[in-house]
Amino acid sequence: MQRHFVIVGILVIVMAVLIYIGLDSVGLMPVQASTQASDIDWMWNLEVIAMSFLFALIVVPLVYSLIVFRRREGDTTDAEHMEGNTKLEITWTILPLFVVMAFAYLGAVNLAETRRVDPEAMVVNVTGLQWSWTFEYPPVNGLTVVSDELHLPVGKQVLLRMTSNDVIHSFWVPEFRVKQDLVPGRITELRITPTLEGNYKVRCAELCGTAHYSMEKPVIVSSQADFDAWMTEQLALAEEASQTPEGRGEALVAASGCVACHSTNGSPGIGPTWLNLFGRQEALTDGSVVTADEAYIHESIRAPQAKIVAGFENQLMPAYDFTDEQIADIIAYIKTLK
Ligand code: HEC
Ligand SMILES: [Cu+2]
Repeated sequence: MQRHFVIVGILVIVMAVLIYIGLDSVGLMPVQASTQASDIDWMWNLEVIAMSFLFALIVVPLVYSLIVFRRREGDTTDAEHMEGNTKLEITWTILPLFVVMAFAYLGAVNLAETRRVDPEAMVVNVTGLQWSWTFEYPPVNGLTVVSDELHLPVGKQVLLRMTSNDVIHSFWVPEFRVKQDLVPGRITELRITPTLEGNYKVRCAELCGTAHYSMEKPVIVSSQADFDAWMTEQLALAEEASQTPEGRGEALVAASGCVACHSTNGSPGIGPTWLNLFGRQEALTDGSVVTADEAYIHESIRAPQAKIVAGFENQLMPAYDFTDEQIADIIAYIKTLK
């Protein structure tokens, strides 16, 4: 009896170590690119150790019993009858209870650590929309940079203040580990301190409609100097764009996420391409044909459901509450797409 316990005990430990080494070497996680990632990975590692041990604890005695205590040829005796074991049952209730409580405590401490506030954090406003992202940086001299790329300086905490234009989305960059929902009508926050320069991708982790899969945008972590250079360049572009109607229109379109559905180069999308849109003869679902002039485009933006382009779905395009000047700017921009 004693002998079996010793053998099983040794096998459990050997098996647990092998499973842990195996799982650890597969590289289940992408590269660690934020301080939050190291916190989370520390916790995850602890859980993999517990899982490896528990798996071995169950499977090794099971397989050992199957082999060592199998019925021998010619053995027709009955197995030993047992009436339960109170000591064993108390042990396997109390012990896991403490383990689970310990993990809950460590998890709470760890969660708090990933949310540690740096008062110097840079604030970026994030909007999620079907099916794109926009990132608005803090204004500099009255100019605001809005981009569909998230640029971050390495080593500096960023506070993402996030909301959604339509349905619930979820901000997720696997290399940063942390994830947060974007909810219409509410602002949710996520703090990230990038630690590794590189190009990553934000993707939406909440099934949000037809093109959910394509809701991806670049996330670029660079040195502070490269970030500043990018910012200066973007500010210059914003400044220049604000001088002309088509420039303002293009900026507005970028900030509103229209390009999630409308291409500007003729490629197909959720909505019709804007290439050569102005002056185009547009066939509608009711069989009529309209010329895409100022009035038609104006109506298409204010009341998208009034006329539906043949081959496209009604209801997909949200109505936009722009001023007449803003719409005139957008039309000026669309006119340049030839
Ligand atoms: C969720 C996807 C989606 C978004 C975002 C979107 N649209 Fe559309 N848009 C459509 C679809 C689908 C149609 C075609 C059906 C219809 O006419 O309503 C359309 C049609 C149009 C048309 C008429 C095009 C034509 O070929 O006749 C214009 C103009 C337009 N959209 C402008 C905009 C502008 C400006 C924005 C951003 C402020 C925008 N759209 C955002 C989906 C979208
Ligand atoms: Cu989404």
